[in-house]
Amino acid sequence: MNARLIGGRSPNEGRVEIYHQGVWGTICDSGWDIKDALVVCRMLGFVSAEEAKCCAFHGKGTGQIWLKNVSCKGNETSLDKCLHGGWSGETCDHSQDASVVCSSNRTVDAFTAVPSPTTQAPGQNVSGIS
Ligand SMILES: [Ca+2]
Repeated sequence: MNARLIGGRSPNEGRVEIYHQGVWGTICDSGWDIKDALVVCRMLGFVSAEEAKCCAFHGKGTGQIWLKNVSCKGNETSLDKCLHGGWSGETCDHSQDASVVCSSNRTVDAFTAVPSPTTQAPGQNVSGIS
């Protein structure tokens, strides 16, 4: 999934816009928190997130509002892997657009740099014939 930050004072912050079904749209700030921001920031290649902002902090978007009630655990690789309230934010308006401030440090590949707890070592189950 593609995402971008719009309207920030620097490239590491802004209103979160996501690309879905060929259309860029915003995210409603209902339930928007630092864990959701963390997933967005890592998607965009930043090491971490500093703040999750509500209420169109980086300005109102236009058109589609895609997501509301985003509920990430914080370790998802993409925002569309998080629980959320469905692909329609029609009960929200753009004064509720969610935005983020990411850390200014960028990483090329934040996820492969940190071993996942679910990763098995190669050859671990060699004798596991059942
Ligand atoms: Ca949340």
